[in-house]
Amino acid sequence: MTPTDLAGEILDGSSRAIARLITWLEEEDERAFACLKELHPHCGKAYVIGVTGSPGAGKSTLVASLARAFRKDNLTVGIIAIDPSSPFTGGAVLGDRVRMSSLSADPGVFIRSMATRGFLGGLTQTTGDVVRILDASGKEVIIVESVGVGQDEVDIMRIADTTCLVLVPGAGDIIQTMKAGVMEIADIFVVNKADRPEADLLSSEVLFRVQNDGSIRPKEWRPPVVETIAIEGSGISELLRSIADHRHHLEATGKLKERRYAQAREETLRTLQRRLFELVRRQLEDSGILDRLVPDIVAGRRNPYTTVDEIVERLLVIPTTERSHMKVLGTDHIGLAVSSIQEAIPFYRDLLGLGAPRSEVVKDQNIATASFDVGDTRIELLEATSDDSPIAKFIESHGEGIHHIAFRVTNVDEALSELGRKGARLIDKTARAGAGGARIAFVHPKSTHGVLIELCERSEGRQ
Ligand SMILES: Nc1nc2c(ncn2[C@@H]2O[C@H](COP(=O)(O)OP(=O)(O)OP(=O)(O)O)[C@@H](O)[C@H]2O)c(=O)[nH]1
Ligand SMILES: [Mg+2]
Repeated sequence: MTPTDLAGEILDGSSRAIARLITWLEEEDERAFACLKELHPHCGKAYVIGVTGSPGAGKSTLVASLARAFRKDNLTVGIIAIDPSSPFTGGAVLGDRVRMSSLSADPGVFIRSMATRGFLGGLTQTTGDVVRILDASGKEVIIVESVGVGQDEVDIMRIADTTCLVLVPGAGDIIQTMKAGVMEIADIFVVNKADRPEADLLSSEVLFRVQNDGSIRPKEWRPPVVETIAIEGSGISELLRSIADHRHHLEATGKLKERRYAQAREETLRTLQRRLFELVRRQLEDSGILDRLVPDIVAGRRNPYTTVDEIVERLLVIPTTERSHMKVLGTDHIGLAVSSIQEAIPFYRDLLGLGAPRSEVVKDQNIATASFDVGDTRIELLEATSDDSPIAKFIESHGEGIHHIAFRVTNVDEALSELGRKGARLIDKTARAGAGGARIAFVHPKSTHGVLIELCERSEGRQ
């Protein structure tokens, strides 16, 4: 079976094909990535609902009820249940299968349990991939169930459009025991097992927190609290309505787009991380380098940190052709700080014979300038016109002398962003106006080994 064949079957909605690709993913089969690439253009239509909460809160029962309700509306449903137990016990997986058995015969529903351990790229990565597979297969709603343990509940909001946090009454003071971060992820609070007497108390407690705790959610969306009895299916229509409201809110405010943007960004970085690590690991292992290094680390002759530094340096050399896109066209001028332009002019004009200077005052820098053409470049005399001019300060600390060298560049904005990206210290983050209508910016002497450098972009005509 080629990745293309499999992708074709998945696009036709085949459950067997979906299951097969997930298996490829779990086995880190290279073909999985080829297949995901083909599916990607068909993704982005499904709505993703996350259901999280403590073990035994009734998440699976709730998910099954939700799925049945969506099926009544003729929507196709994908369910991913993330099982917190080790992949070897499989107990809870079976439990979920039984609970959802009435759904599993329905061709409009796809259910998959996944163990949380054993994924090289991490749970979020693999779950994200499975969500995309189901999305491409045409599932209109995808529900992801995960237990609120450790980092998982934070990860679910990276995948889900709407996150439901399931709480149960009588499970001790759940709100107290739940970390603040867990409360924050909820778009909707579900108080399940509302057949228990303490349910109303819990609901009002949660509602109080929602109304008074600014950290729970930004004000534009106040998470509703919905009571459900998942085993009886009661409260499900209210929950559906809350989900629809939240979806509408996300769409109307542009937040859905924002979330998808953030998700795609994360996703790209995570995929890069996974691929890069795989690549490096394979090279280190295949080349035997790793096995040559480890004995030294064990014997204490090397430490792992320096070793990793060396590996990274060796593998990730930025190609020299990438080093610079900016183009220095020449030396535009050399700026000389002088105490008095009038006193300095005679030397340059008469003794050096450079001819009459062009004079100009640059108001916003508090300087007066006189410039002489010297071949392809110029000498620019600079005099302070006020005490707080940079030239006044320069002369105070250095005396008269070379103040800066100005290089002509094609585009000062591009030059700035490139230098900034590569770690140069910039005095100007954006270009400003200089003498003669130029656009200029200064680079700090700390980065240039002692001389102030001006970048200077001149429009046509004037050199
Ligand atoms: N009384 C009552 N029991 C419920 C309700 N919903 C679920 N249960 C029961 O609670 C138990 C756990 O339900 P599950 O749906 O497996 O809970 P879960 O959160 O998915 O559990 P894990 O996936 O193992 O974390 C089961 O015995 C359910 O029958 C409810 O509304 N009321
Ligand atoms: Mg469950």
